[in-house]
Amino acid sequence: MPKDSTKHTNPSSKVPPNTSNQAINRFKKLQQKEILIDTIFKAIIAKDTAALSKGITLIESAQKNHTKKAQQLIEKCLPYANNSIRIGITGVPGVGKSTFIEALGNLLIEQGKKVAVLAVDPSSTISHGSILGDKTRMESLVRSTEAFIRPSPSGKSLGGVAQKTRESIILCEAAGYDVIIIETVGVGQSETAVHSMVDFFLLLKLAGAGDELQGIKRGIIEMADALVINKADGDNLLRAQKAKNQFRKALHLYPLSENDWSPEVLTCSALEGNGINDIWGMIMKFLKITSENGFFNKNRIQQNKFWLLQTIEEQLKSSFYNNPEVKAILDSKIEAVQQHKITPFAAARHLLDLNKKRKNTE
Ligand SMILES: Nc1nc2c(ncn2[C@@H]2O[C@H](COP(=O)(O)OP(=O)(O)O)[C@@H](O)[C@H]2O)c(=O)[nH]1
Ligand SMILES: [Mg+2]
Repeated sequence: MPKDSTKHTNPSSKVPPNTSNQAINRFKKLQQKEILIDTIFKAIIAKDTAALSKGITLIESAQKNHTKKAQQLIEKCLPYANNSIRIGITGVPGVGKSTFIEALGNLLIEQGKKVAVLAVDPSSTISHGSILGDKTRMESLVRSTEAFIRPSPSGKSLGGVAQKTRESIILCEAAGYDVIIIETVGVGQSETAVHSMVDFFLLLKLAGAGDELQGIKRGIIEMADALVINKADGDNLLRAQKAKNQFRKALHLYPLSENDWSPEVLTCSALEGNGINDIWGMIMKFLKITSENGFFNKNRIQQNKFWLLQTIEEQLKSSFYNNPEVKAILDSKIEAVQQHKITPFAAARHLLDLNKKRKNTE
């Protein structure tokens, strides 16, 4: 018998006899929840933003029963997903990501598109302020009925935060958003996570004091489909153009990536709205090329494989570290290793065995 008989709950089925009031209440609640998922789903595909928000809240919840419900909702939405363009925007804090997204988002809405903005910012749990800052930079998007803006989910691990965003993309697509923009802070590993969930990855830069390549991580350049130098306005205009030329020369040295696309370098002023049209034109060109050569689909298939493996890893890690028996002795094991009382391998083996034993008795 499957453990989980809730899946087969039939709303018209009768309450089994000989059950206590408590059990009846539980049963009724279960039925309500069952209906709730379907109600949320139907409202989402009817493009209801309140339902979309509710669905994402369910995805972001840490409660076990919510996780199950969220998975059901995602599964229902999946046939309606996969039909948007997913764009990742990265860059150091202050480079103008939110301002840029506001400008690009408004342009797309003018073209009749619906735009969803999600964020992957593992640090936002600590600095709650950044969300408020972002919302003021995206004032007209926040007000637009054609835009949906969702701050970063809170979470301890980047993997967890990123997975929730990844799942939220599916809901946004089912709700009819044509372009999904993912903003991420240009620090740490979050770029890699976002790169693996988008079709086009754009790196925002500022014109520096001269040597433009200094301080730029090679890995990021290799991931970027475009490098855009923002704040090309006022006194900064000339410097931005110089920086553009330097970057173009430098990127020339990189081999063509497997998608037949060589990263482009452009300038813009997100604040004044200059250059945004050209950037969208470039993204359209990328989509044309990669759709024609099959890379677009191939990339999404590869990304799904990556997420499958990533989810398994996250799940295993979190069940290990949340295991109370592991938690209880982890610190003492670390100490023992540091004092050379035990080798790291023996300590690891002991902890893993402990976890395995518990799993087997569950
Ligand atoms: N001059 C100028 N300032 C800009 C531009 N884009 C953003 N800013 C300013 O830079 C600051 C940081 O912008 P924000 O969008 O919050 O950056 P984020 O941290 O990358 O999201 C704000 O004061 C913006 O007004 C631009 O194109 N030109
Ligand atoms: Mg921002």
